[in-house]
Amino acid sequence: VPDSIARYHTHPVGQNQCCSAVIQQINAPVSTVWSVVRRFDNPQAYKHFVKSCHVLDGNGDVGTLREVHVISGLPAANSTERLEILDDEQHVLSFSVVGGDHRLANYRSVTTLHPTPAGNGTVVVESYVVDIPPGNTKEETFGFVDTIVKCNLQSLAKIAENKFRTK
Ligand code: A8S
Repeated sequence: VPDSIARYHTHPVGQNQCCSAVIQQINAPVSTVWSVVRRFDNPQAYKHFVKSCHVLDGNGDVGTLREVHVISGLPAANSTERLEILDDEQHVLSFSVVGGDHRLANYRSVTTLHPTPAGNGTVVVESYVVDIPPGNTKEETFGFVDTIVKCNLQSLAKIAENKFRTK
């Protein structure tokens, strides 16, 4: 296991929290994938549940706050999120949910990019920790969140592969 996986994807998990991770292989180099992922002000570039995003404070560095509005049909309307890590050398981005109208209290995720040993590929690892909402089980919680994260990373793969192909 690469050092950076152990370092960034080991989370303290409280009694009433759950933790999971999703892995996605992408046929595009880390530099291409990172150019999409690193834009904390533009999550709608690949997150299809995001309808709009406004930066409330900050210039894209750690501490920047964004407000995301999500599409209808979800048990949520909006989310206020803080950029916690943006490492352009190690290709690490982390944000935490600090408010909003939704059920994912204390959500925090970490996304890391890793070059594949051969060729121009990337492996994306995204892990998260979140409170289990009242009335839900752990399985329901990671079932819901894993589905969102998988959709996001599949969409990221398509967009990065397309960018790389047409570069
Ligand atoms: C992300 C990951 C997640 C986003 C969740 C899990 C969310 O934006 C959506 C539905 C919710 O119920 C919660 O990387 C919230 O964005 C799509 C509004 C936070």
